[in-house]
Amino acid sequence: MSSAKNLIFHVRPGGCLTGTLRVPGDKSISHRSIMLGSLAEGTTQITGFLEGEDSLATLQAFRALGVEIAGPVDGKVTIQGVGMHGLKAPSGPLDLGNSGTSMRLLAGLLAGQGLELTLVGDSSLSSRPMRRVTDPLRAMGARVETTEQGTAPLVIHPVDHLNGIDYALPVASAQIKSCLLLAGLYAKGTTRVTEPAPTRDHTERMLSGFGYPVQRVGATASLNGGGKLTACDIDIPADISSAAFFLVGASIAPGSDILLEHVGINPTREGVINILRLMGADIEVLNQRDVGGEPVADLRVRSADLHGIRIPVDQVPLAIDEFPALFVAAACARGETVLTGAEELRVKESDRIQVMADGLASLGVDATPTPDGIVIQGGSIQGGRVGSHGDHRIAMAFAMAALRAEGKILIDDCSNVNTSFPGFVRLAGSVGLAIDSEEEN
Ligand code: SPQ
Repeated sequence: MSSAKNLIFHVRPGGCLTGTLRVPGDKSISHRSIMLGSLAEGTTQITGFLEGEDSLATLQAFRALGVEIAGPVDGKVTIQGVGMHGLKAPSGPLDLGNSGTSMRLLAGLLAGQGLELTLVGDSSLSSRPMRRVTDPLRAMGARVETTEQGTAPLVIHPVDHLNGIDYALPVASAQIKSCLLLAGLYAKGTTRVTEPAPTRDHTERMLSGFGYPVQRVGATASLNGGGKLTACDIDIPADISSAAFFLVGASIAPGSDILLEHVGINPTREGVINILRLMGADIEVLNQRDVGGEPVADLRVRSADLHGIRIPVDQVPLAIDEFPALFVAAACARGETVLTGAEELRVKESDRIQVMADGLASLGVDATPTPDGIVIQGGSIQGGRVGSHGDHRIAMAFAMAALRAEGKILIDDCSNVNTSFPGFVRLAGSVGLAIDSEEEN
């Protein structure tokens, strides 16, 4: 997991991004490929797996649960599935590091296994809300405990069985939806989850790919418990959430022209493209194809003259992880950008509204946080030193800001970039970002 040393990014101002690059594999799909491959009957071969700390935490958890997993080697992973009832009790707590997806999806997947289990995480994960998953799991008959504050560690006790649930999600969250669908695999009857707005649907798509029937009617996804998963091969596309830093970087830096290859453009994830286009970005979607049930394309991005917008609320869940990068685009755009309906940003790896507002302010940008969003006046960006608060997406967003800054930007506490984007410094450097990293004790 992340080291205690302070990893600092030094990014020199100016320059542009040019060339062709493929960012690492999709984090959300990587997690799910390990989970479903482990429960399947037969051997699952994965390519394009994200070798980042978050998805590796999921992989290690399933090894601890007795699953034989080879790799990753160059993004290739082979899983000998143990079937729906083949997991074994681990010898100690499952450590999920910084990964909210691992903890919330595993809470559901493990609730009906008949095992005594403890799920732990790092200090950031241990401060994120877990009642959003433990409350509905309890309503299904699970015995899952949190701390008094509703946070991890989560302790799961064995139960005889779970019952299906008909649940309306109080927030648009793919993690709650996926948690309950995975618990529903082990429940009697039907589990129905209705979402207030569309969220990423990788769990539903991948369950179908493993031969498990999932119905979708309007905003409701449902499945019947008691079925089985059949192993299959999975080719994981590049992560649009990692591509987002380059979509923004190339858009804001004059003279840029890049091609991002093999990017997943699932409609439940494409908000960043829609929002940037509304701001005037020049993004071409090329060579669109279907890879194992997920839409994929190459994205060509050239610099453009961006203008501020009021971000449509319906785009918020479709771009939820891309807002740190989008705030940097807003800081470089002409006029005002207003985000509302995004209170969920306050309970991510950091409070992404406050941390971005503070960092932008220290770079001379007029950014005003609101309870559910932010108002940013575009203008110039000064050099300076900002904190990422151990949040990978904040660190990478501020690295891109240097492309338009008047002086050097130093970013503290960047080791968590390895949770989602190992090799960021090298890859970003290879297309023109003047970035170096340095470890400080
Ligand atoms: O896994 P984690 O730590 O929650 O990661 C984040 C991220 O920025 O990488 C959120 F901080 O992504 C979540 C995302 O925000 C990944 C995810 C998923 O794979 O299902 C769903 C989203 O979370 P939520 O809470 O909106 O369901």
